[in-house]
Amino acid sequence: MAVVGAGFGGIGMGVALRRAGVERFAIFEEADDLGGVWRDNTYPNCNCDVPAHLYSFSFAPYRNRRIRYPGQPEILNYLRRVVLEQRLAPHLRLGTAIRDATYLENQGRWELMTQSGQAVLADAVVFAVGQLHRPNIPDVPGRAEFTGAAFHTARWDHTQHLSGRDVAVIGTGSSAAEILPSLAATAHHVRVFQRTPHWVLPKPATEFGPTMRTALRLPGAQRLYRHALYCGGDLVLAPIMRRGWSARPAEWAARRYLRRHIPDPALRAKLTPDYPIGGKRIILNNDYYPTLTQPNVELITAPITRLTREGLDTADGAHHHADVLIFATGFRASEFLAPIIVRGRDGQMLHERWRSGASAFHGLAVPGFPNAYLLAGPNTFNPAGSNPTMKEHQIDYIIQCLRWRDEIGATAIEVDNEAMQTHQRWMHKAIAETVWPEAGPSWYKHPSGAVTNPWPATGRRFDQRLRHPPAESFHAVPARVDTQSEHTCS
Ligand code: N01
Repeated sequence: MAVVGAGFGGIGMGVALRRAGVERFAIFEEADDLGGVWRDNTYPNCNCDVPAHLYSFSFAPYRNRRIRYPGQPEILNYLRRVVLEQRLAPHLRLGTAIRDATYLENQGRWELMTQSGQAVLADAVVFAVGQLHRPNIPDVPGRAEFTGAAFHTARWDHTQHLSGRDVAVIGTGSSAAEILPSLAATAHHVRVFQRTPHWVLPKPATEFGPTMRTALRLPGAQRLYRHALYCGGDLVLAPIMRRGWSARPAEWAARRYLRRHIPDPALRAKLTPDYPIGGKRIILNNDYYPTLTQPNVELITAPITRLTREGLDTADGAHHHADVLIFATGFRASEFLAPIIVRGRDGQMLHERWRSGASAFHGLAVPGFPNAYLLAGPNTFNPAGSNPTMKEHQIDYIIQCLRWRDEIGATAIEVDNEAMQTHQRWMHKAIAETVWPEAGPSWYKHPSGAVTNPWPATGRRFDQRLRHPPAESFHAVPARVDTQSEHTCS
């Protein structure tokens, strides 16, 4: 078995393989360390907006029960601990990027090619590379001319001291909202370039009070609280993404929160979204709005026209000085698996199949690509819940697929075209009932407008759909007898 990626998905998959008695597997990781996005994002105040009791594996709760919302260091340490306790270290191949994956039809196996040109054979492959790991750096005219430091939030340059300097931030998503308070506290001037305002809601306190801490010590309390959070997401947050009345209370709360923290009507107008709440990822942050009212912080909404040697020009003719430019411009989330080239049966190329937007059966299998699975694949990001939990559901299903393949004695199994089409019909209908089609571009969508990333229903619905056994939707694929050539690899 080959697993590609050592973030939450790859680590969870490794644990499940070991528990299923599979010991011959490797987890390939491009970087020199595990952790995925929680390794990459080291910007100041990087936190999670999903509570720790849910943003974790069901089999491994956090040890520190005081923390409600974990920060980046806690999550990275948590993942390291899971790897240690579950004895996954011998399976990790760090610093090993997989660049190419080809299904060998005469063997029913996959050949993976590493960046250094080493070939690896695997009975099955699980791509667990995530959705939010490839920085999106917009091609602003004049980018090469800018002489100051410039970096993306997920590639934070810790050698840059921002104290007393003029800092420009492009983008106003969750990452920008988190970095702004610390920038405002150190920099001379912070200019925030907003293209579209995001909906913002307050975030509950990071630490639990004494009563809750005591309650969480009771036997079974952690598990109960996790379940309550799971159900709460389904009951309270998932309805926000649906069109109609169910989003109104959240929109009302967000407008009220905006009015309370932004007294200036002109600034408030700039910060008021013109699309339904939930159309883009809602920002949960208590410091973002207050930071925008500080005297050294300026919100600029005129479009950026070009970068110059010393700053940015905007469409209203203004020039904005910057010593440091921070791209808080998100990720190329709709380019699933890129830059890995994946060749399936009959020479099918996955990136060509996904040219107008990625899709996969339950987000984890694609017809024409036997014995290949995805974690955090298309339409599996749950904006109303916890993604480690979504991944655990997918991992359970993949383990079932591997077992079923062994049970029927097949070399390879592949999802049926018909099952995929039924899935897609359901998916289109479910997406049509959400606010996403009418909202503007975001990382939830492919440039074609197809909604490719978020899951359009509750977490429970996802779990229910994955309870149908693979035998209902997959079929065996025999290895093709090929007398012309015998494939060999090291
Ligand atoms: O990225 P984003 P992010 N010119 O895509 C703007 C998770 N996360 O890194 O909205 C000008 O949300 C873009 O503008 P617009 C979370 O799931 C979680 O902030 O496209 N602006 C937008 O404002 C989150 O959703 C946490 O008009 C440009 C911004 O850049 C996801 O990661 C913390 C532009 C990108 O926002 C991504 O968040 C951080 C251009 N050419 C992240 N291109 C927590 O859990 C893009 N933009 C707390």
